[in-house]
Amino acid sequence: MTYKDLPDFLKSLDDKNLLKTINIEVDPELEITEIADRISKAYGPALKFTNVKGSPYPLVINTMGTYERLNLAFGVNHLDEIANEIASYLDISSYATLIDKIKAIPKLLPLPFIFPRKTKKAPCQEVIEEPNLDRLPILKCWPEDGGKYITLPLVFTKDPETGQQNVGMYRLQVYDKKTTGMHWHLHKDGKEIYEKYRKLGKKMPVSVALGCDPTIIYAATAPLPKIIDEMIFAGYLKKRPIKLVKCISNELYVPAHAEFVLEGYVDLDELREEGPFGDHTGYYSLSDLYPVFHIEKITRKKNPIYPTTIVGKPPMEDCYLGKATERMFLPLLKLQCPEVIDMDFPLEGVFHNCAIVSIKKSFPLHGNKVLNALWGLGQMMYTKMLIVVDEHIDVHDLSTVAWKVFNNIDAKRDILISEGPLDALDHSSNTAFYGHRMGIDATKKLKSEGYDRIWPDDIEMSDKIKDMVNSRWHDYGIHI
Ligand SMILES: Cc1cc2nc3c(=O)[nH]c(=O)nc-3n(C[C@H](O)[C@H](O)[C@H](O)COP(=O)(O)O)c2cc1C
Ligand SMILES: [Mn+2]
Repeated sequence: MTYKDLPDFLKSLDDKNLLKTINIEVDPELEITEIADRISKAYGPALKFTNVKGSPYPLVINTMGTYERLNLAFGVNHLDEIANEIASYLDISSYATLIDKIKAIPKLLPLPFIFPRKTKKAPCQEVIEEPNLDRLPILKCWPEDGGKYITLPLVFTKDPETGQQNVGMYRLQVYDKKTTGMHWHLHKDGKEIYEKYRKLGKKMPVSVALGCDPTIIYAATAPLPKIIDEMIFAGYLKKRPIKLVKCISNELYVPAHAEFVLEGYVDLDELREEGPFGDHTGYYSLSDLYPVFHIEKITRKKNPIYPTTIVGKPPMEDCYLGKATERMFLPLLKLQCPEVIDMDFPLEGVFHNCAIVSIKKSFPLHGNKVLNALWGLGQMMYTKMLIVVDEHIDVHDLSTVAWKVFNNIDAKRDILISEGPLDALDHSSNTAFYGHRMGIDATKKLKSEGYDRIWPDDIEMSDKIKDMVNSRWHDYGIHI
């Protein structure tokens, strides 16, 4: 089951007792953060605040902040269901013969319907008004933040050369009633499109949707190659086409069922100080110069709900979005690196700072091959610490991974230091945007890799003794 819009998803959460509604007045400045942070750390429910100081609109936060709600968001019991389906589409062998092709038709038939559908009448345009961000319950998240931030915005732009739209989640710092920052980082699609408009000297239309069904929200965060329109991916996840409507004041198409849409443009000659902001690394990102978003119209539903999130020390809601990426992008990664068995982004690595992969190792320095390949794949290039383990290791069992890393490596031989791009939020490198990444090859070393000793076996009890102890366990009277 997937959802028509955000309220539809919230209803489903509510029915399952996974949404808590708070009716007393709360302050969008810091108070909501402190509440939501405590709830995140306790793996608690989504929160709806109906009475936010200074705003007529209710606010929801932490809607996807546990594995249970993440699965519900995509209508699955486990994200591997989506990963396995993606893998089956990518498995060319299932289309090898004519019979296979015919067999594959029912599976592929729904795919054309993933393309977005344009509609004329849209709930997100029930009310059209002059911009006034002061009416929205926008959070000031952390004490040293440079101001209020819209933290869950879906930023729609259009490539002026190809005509293709892009959607990315880039936070917006509120400057006044109708002006915000536009925090697309150096390596992101929004920034690439912006540079094209700058070259062409054309006005850059930008529209921002707030509050959509969870597949659309997730798609805006997914590290898709630029040629894939996020709304196609959302349609695939939703199993229904995403309905889009043309904006009132610019040519962009936005989700018809959004709660709010901010329509406007980014001025090509204007930069303004953006930040600081308590970020998802658990540190403040420093202020820097970023483009400015001018809002010309706000359209909305009659009774919209304002969606938001907070980022900070993990685990927070965004870590779970990272987990969705970990699962859904594994089959694509395997296309490039078939030796990869599984992958884990530990929550503490805030999804771009640490990845653990297990591989089927079959030749000398195979681990290094995988490390270099992963640093060459899209947003994996930021991964500051990449750990490679052997195929039988469960990468999600961090204790076992740590045991392998601590005990298997020879530092000179097994650590690869690589210089390359880093996420714009990285604070540790001496230089912004690039620095050093570490690859750790914790696999068993081969004779062909120069290891001339005998690599010891893992200690394991024999099955015979295990079975015997199992059968007698009750008799020992030991309770653990
Ligand atoms: C809550 C949240 C906030 C984010 N904020 C930003 C941001 O301010 N700037 C940015 O460049 N990326 C941000 N990201 C990451 C991007 O959304 C992500 O890299 C996405 O793939 C960008 O889309 P694009 O590849 O079409 O540019 C954020 C992600 C999440 C989950
Ligand atoms: Mn994109």
